[in-house]
Amino acid sequence: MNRAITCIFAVLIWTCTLPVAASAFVVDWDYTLDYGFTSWTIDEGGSSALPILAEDPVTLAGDSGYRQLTWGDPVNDDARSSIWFERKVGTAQTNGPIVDVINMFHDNYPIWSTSDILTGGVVRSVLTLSPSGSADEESFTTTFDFFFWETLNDGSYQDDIFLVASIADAEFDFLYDGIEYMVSFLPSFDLVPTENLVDNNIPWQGPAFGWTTVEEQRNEEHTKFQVTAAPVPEPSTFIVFGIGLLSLIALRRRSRS
Ligand SMILES: [Ca+2]
Ligand SMILES: [Ca+2]
Repeated sequence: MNRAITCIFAVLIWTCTLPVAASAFVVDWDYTLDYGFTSWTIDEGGSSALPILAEDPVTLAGDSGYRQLTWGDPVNDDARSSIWFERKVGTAQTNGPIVDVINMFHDNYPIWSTSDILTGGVVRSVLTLSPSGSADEESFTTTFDFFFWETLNDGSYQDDIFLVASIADAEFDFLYDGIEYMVSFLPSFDLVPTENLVDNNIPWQGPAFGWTTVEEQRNEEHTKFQVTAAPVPEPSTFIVFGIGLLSLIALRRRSRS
């Protein structure tokens, strides 16, 4: 009996000295983040009005769009508004810090001249992740849309408003090599008070997540996201547990016999 127990401990100690396998989940990801307007609405300024300029065309999850829309006086900076997005690349770590990038800009100025005016639109966001340094070209793409409202500047709430079309789309799961990961964009968004939406006749059901941009200045906006995965037991843990269990079963049989 004592000899059998000694053997079990010897085996357990030996298995603990086995080299620990590398972490089972992907630690580093290369990401690409791209935004663009896939549709928009305008107030037409009349037959002689300056048209809205759509620039920097981009394909976003199969749909065509533009990274920049500009409207108003083409000469005077303080009589022209523009929203543009920059494509960003970088690395994100699983269970690491929140990735924080400035990729959205809104020059938000009153439009004095006769021109078409952007009143709203749909912004599509596309994030692609691929394991860093991997020959494996596999990547994961998520998309979610925002609504944009150019609010009137004579009401009580004048900041312009972006809202996430569906907050559920701001989090998504994907499987890679048998491990489930989650990407969350929730740190990017604030809760926009209902009264500010009511002030501008914006119909909305439930909590309104998004961000707002201030008039008469350039607004720089952040996208923040995080990649997480549940901890996975190391393979050596399974080996130790399995050998220990088998040894106990063997010992019990032997002591019965
Ligand atoms: Ca505005
Ligand atoms: Ca406004």
